[in-house]
Amino acid sequence: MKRYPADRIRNVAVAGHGGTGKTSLVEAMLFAAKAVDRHGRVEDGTTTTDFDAEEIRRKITVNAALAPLEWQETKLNLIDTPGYPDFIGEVVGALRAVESVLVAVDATAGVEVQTDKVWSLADRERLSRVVVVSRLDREHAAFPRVVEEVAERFGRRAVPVQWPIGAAGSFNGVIDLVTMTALTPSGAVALDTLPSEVTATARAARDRLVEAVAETDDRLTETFLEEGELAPEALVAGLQSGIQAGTLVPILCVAAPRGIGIPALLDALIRWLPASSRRKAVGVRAKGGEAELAAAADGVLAAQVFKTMADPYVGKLSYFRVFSGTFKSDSQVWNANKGRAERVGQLFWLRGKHQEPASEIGAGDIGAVAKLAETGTGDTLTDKDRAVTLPPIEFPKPAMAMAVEPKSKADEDKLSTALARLMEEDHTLRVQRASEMKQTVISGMGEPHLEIVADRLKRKFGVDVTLSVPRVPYRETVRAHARVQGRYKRQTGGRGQYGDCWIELDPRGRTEGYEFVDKIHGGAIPRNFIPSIEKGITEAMVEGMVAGYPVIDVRVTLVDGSYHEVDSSDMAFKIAGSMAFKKAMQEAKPVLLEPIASVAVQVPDDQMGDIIGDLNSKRARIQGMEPGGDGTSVVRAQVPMAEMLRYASDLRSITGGRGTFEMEFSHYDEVPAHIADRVIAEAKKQKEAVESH
Ligand SMILES: Nc1nc2c(ncn2[C@@H]2O[C@H](COP(=O)(O)OP(=O)(O)OP(=O)(O)O)[C@@H](O)[C@H]2O)c(=O)[nH]1
Ligand SMILES: [Mg+2]
Repeated sequence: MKRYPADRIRNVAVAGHGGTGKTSLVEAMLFAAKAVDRHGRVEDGTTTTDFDAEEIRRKITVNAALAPLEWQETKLNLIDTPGYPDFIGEVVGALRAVESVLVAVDATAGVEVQTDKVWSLADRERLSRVVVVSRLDREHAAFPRVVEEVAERFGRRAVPVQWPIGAAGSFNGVIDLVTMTALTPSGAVALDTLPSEVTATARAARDRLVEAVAETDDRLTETFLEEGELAPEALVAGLQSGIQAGTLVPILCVAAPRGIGIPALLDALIRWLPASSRRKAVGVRAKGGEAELAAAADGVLAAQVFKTMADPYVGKLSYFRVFSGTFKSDSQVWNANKGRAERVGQLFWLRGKHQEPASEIGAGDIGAVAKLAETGTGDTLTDKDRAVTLPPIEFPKPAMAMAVEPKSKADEDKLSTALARLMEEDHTLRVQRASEMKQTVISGMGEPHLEIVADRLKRKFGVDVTLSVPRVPYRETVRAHARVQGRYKRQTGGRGQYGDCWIELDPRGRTEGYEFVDKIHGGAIPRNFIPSIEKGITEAMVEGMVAGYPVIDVRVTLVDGSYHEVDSSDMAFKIAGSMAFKKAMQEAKPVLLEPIASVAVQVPDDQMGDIIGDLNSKRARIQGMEPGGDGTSVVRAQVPMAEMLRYASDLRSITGGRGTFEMEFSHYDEVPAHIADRVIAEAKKQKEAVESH
């Protein structure tokens, strides 16, 4: 592939709701631009960008993928992104690499949940946008209705710059509203050969476009009011600067698999969207201060990794965008985040999985490199002596956790390394070893996300696992006072064993923790044995008497005891301490405690009733409600964690994906008796299962 200067490059992420035809659209553009010689289909698993085995099997996009093409002497780096909410992390990474987002909106479904999400992510990165109304050939497709919906949702700045010829089955091409020319797959057609109602609506749409452009600028407004029209050059210039400034969003129309509207779309992207040199990243200098990075090929190197792919065979593949300078193959660069040098081997241009070696990749362009040792997603690669760091990429926090159980010993051995590799490529995945629960817990965006992680473990690393709901970390404590003796005495042949202690056990307040008080005076027990008694007690506390969970928030007071000159030992006193604790606990009204979470759920106002009803069924204590902005409310509640394990899925199904929530551990509270019985029975069953193994 030829090298292009930054002002002849356009970087565009293709994003939107799931199944709006993004991958098909990218494929159609690649094919129209002759970047691929076969028009792949999602149904057949043959598209350029859905090349991964999981994508082929599920017929959805899971990974962001690159798709560069050349059109009108310009390089268009498309990034196909997933629409499914579980993979939003891929969208977040991709948006860092581009200046513009192509938001695909389905012609029958209109604006959907992920359309909103993508829109606000694009706001956050201040990216230019185009809306492409896709799948216009489908039954019930209605361009004017979708245009209304988009304008209602995102403001009047969203205006069509094209108008479809026909709809649904008869959709056959587009009219360019700027030039008023019509294009069909078989070539240009004269406007007056089209049905008069098509040209009439197109003319009305053009008037609306001219008005919208005029409104973006005082001088244009004046001209428009005086002359009732804008000169063609003024219209083009006004449209261009409005789109680049974000005050205008052009709406386009396509039916990708049939190739309708594709060349016109490519023309429009090149014509209206900003060149890559327009995205000026601001880096922080190692020497202090900020640096605005111009996309100059001879400037300081500033390349940011926005995606990492873990491959068990070829190793790690890092996707990067060069914001300034020139990134060279076989060079040494500086990883500013890690503060380490990084050896760089061969650079590539990527198209789907196809790699094309590149000797260097310049400012404004996107590429990939394999086997970086130090570098992860979000890191900046730069020149050591002029080092700059680009802003971090903020990935969303995980919403759902599941336990992974390896199926065999061999799987167990490989699990943690494999998970570490997967975390490198997926910044919305977290792994925790819950050692108390003897479980590895992974958290991510939702159940489908974690299922994909399990699939990847198997396919990429040969690790077979099952997923299950994670165990709840219950605790135990006591509610009453007890005073007991723990006495251990053995006489076996020669030297015996003797340890004897009296302890008092008392409840303490929540979060006050465990306290050991030594009240032995006058040598009832020699001082050197007292640590052994305490050790016996703390070891016994690890598995409480109710259901085997750790004991918290108790005070143990050592009040008395006795010893034997010859037979007493550390071991004997440790056992005596443990015996005493177990006995005391049974007498001191032991209870089960459960973790309670502080939860904040944000949903559209009209769904609040359903959310509160659902939370109440989960034993929640509602604490309050407040407006969340944009027609949403936030409800705050305290809810037992045991009820929240599948909340990501519950919330998604109640709100159709419109709700979000955050949750953190708050405190421990007593489990109501009827639920405690169930937990105890379950613990007993598990203990028996382990013992019979
Ligand atoms: N009739 C019709 N079907 C289309 C069109 N574009 C895509 N499809 C079909 O819609 C389905 C989804 O298309 P994809 O291209 O995978 O959609 P996507 O937006 O990439 O999906 P995700 O990446 O999973 O969000 C596939 O079955 C496509 O063949 C279109 O213009 N017309
Ligand atoms: Mg896709």
